[in-house]
Amino acid sequence: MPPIDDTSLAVALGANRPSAVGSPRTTLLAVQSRLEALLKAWSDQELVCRWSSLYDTVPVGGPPDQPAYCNAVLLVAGLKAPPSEAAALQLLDALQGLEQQFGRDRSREQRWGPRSLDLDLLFWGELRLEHPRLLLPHPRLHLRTFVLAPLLEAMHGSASR
Ligand code: PH2
Ligand code: MG
Ligand code: MG
Repeated sequence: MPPIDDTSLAVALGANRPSAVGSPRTTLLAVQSRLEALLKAWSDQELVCRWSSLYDTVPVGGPPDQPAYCNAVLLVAGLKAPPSEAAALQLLDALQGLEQQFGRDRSREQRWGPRSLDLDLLFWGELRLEHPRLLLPHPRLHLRTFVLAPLLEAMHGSASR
């Protein structure tokens, strides 16, 4: 694993309602290879991907009584292209496309309500973005144990694949 440095990028995965492939856990397992392929196509290079394990987590915020989440983090290192706004927005489009393929319908959901797949870009090196579509680093990263715990695990490399 290359060092965590200003080329590193992280994506948080979350789900708390079933998708066409099954439960949130089954969905995240199915998404793993798709997300790796997406990142490879987006970056046009071979990548080193390091995955956390899957975490069952209590919902934070959103409507009361929503189902438990399954969460994970993917850490990608060794990207050759320098971080840029244009490339980050392209990646956001690709991530949202993958969310849709797993049944996500943003027009029909409440803020932080149940979703079949949520893919959030957490950071890309030291890139800071205040774009209407994308804030980087993710502004609530430091407040969310369901992101921090898997991120730390991915960084430590105790669950690589
Ligand atoms: N995502 C949210 C809001 N609350 N809670 C947990 N446990 N896991 C999530 O992924 C999550 C959440 C908004 O995206
Ligand atoms: Mg989210
Ligand atoms: Mg999201």
